[in-house]
Amino acid sequence: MEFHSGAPISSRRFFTIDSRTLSWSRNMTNLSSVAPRKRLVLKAVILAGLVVISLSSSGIVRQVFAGSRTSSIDSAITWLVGHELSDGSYGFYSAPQTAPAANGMWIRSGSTPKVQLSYTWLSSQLENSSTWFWGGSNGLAEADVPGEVMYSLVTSQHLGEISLSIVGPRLLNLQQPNGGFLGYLDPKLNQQVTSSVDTAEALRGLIDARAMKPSNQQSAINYLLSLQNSDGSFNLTRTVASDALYSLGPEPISMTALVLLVLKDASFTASDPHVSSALHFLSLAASANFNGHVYAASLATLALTQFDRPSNATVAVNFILSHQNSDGGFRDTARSSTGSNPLDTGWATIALELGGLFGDTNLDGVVDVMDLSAVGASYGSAPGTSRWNPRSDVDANGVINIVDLVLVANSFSKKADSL
Ligand SMILES: [Ca+2]
Ligand SMILES: [Ca+2]
Repeated sequence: MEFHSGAPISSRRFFTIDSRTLSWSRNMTNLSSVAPRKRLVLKAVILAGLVVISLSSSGIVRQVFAGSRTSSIDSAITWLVGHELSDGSYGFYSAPQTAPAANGMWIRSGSTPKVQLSYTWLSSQLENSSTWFWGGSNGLAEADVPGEVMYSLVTSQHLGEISLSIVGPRLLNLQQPNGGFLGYLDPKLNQQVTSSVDTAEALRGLIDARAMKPSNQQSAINYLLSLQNSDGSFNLTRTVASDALYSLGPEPISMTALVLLVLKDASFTASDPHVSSALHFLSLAASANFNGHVYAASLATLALTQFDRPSNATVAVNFILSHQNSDGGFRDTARSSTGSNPLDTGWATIALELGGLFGDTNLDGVVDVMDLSAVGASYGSAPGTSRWNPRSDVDANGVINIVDLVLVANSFSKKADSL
C-alpha cells in the first residue's frame, strides 16, 4: 500500500511527506503418530517438566531478556487502547494500522471488547468489496493491506469472522502471471506493478489461512526470491529498490524481514541459502541499529525469533525498547507524521510480546501446553505432509524432533517479558 494511490488524502500526509541430546524413550519418540490427543498432551507436559528441571540444573537455560520490558509493553498497550476510535478503527489509512494494533492488544489480553471491536471493523473492511484496498473508486487494488489484515485475523483466531471463501479468492485475484501480487503504483511507469511487499503480506495471510493452492504459493515464493540481492536483502520491485512512501515496507530491512517471515511459513529452513543470506543482512542491520527504523526492527525481531537467532533478536528488542516515545507509542523515522502512530506502535508491541519467545508456536505471547501439544502433534512429520506445522519447527531446521520440544520446554510458562 502506498499513500499516493489508494489511501485518503489526509492519510497520505500522515506518512508520505517526511516519510536458532537428550535421552528419549521410544514410546515418547513415536507418540505423536499413534497416541490419543489427551495422552499426548499429558506426556508432553511431563516431559516438559523433566526437561526444564534438567536444563535448569545444567545451567543452559537461555537468559534472553532482562529489564523493563513488561512496563514498556504495558505502556504501549495503554497507548493502543487509548487511541482506538469508537468504531474500533484507528482513523485515516486505518486498516493497515488497526491490524497490528488489534493483534498487539489481543496477545496481551485476548478478545476484550475493544479488541473485538477492532476485529469486527477489520472483518467488515475485508468483506466489503468496495473498500479502498480492494480498488474502491480508482480500481487500484493493493494486496499488502488485505494480506496484513487477514494475517492479523488468522493469528488472533478471528478468521471465522470473515467469509474466507469470498475474501480468499478476492485476494488471490491480485496475483499476476509472474507470481507476484499487485500493487505498487510505479511512478515512472505510471501503472500498478507487483511488489515484494504486496506479495509477502498477501502470502502471510493466505498461507496462514490455508487459502492458497501449493502451485500459487510456489509461484509467489519464486517471485519473491527473484527480488533478492546479493547482500541478502530484497527489492520492492524488479526496477525499484525501495520506496519510503510504501508504508508496510518503506526500506530494505523491513522488506527483508517480511520476506523471511513468509519463507518460514512456507517451511524454508535457516540453512537455505536465500534464508541464511537474508538473516545475515538482518544481522548486519541489527549491528547498525536498523538505520534508526523501529518498524524494521519490529519485523526483524519477529523474523529473527522465527529462525531461532536469539542474540540478534535480543539486539532488536533492545533497539525497540530504546525507541519508545514518552507517551508509550512508537514512530518509525520513515513516517511523515510527528508523534506515535498505530502502525508502528502495533508492530513494535507485537515484537516486544513475541520477540525471543522461542517455542510460542501459536503466537499468542505465552509458551504453554498448547505449544507443547502443537509440537507433539507435528513430531517426526516432514514438510509438506498434513501433520507438518512450520511453527513447530522451532529451530527452523526442517525436522520436528526433541530439539524443538526442548526449546518449547525451555520457555515453558513464560511470556516474552518474563524471559
Ligand atoms: Ca503459545
Ligand atoms: Ca527442528
